[in-house]
Amino acid sequence: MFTVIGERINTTLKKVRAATADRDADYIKDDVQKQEAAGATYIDVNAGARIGHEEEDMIWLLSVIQDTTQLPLCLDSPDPAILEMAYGMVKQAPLINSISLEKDRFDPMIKYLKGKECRVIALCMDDSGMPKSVDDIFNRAKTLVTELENIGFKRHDIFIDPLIQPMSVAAENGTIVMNAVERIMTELKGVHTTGGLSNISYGLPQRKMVNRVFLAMMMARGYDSAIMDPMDREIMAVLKTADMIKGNDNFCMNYIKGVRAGTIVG
Ligand code: THG
Repeated sequence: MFTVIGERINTTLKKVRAATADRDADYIKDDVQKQEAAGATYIDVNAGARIGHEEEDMIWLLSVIQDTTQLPLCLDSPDPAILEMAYGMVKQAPLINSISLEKDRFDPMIKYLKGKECRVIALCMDDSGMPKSVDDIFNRAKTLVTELENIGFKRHDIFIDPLIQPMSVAAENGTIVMNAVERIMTELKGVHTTGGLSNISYGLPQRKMVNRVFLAMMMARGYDSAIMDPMDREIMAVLKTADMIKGNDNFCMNYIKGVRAGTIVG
């Protein structure tokens, strides 16, 4: 099963930022319900954009969202203290987004994750910066998996984020990340791979087209989760179709259901 992490509750988005500043619960509830109806498995919650307000915004968002949905949440912050606070507020096991190999994030996070009931997104980032090659990504992934297994995590609960970088920055960014995903999924069997899908199209026109094609190409290499916008109908149709072609859809039933429901149109 592909894990769809709905990305829309993020205060970098203008409307979400305004709704959060105005404490407009109806806007947030409506958006969450739409993401759930569209097929989200987790709702990502990122309150980082209003500088100085992250803690209060996160508290407010978590209470509004948990009044609205039973879906589990993906707690999205670079700040270990915010993640710890948010963990204390959730009603069911969350996906923690994220831990990385950067020392000031790794040390507090690994200490705090030990024994917690949760899943975790692990970023292939360290103090030298973004990964520059397939080996960089793979070696960091392997270190993260080893460290997380040492504190009791099962591979099934680890989501590796190889860090998707824009095509507008370097022509090899697509192949590097696709090759890395294939290597992670074959050599670190059992883990998941995920990440911010739309990073690939940053700086390009017609971004949705780039995101959709990229998702299908990534899925061919084993990518089995994404932080993405489930309200883009076409990308959800690509997802279901690619899953069917990969053989993950018994008798193509989900595909056929999607066609009958009008969500998959050729
Ligand atoms: N990896 C991990 N977590 C992440 C990211 C990642 N969390 C945040 C981000 N990247 C993924 N979430 C979003 C949420 C919304 C948008 C993109 C990524 C989005 N962006 C549009 C844009 O960039 O143009 C619109 C912006 C706007 O409206 O202002 O919608 O990589 N682990």
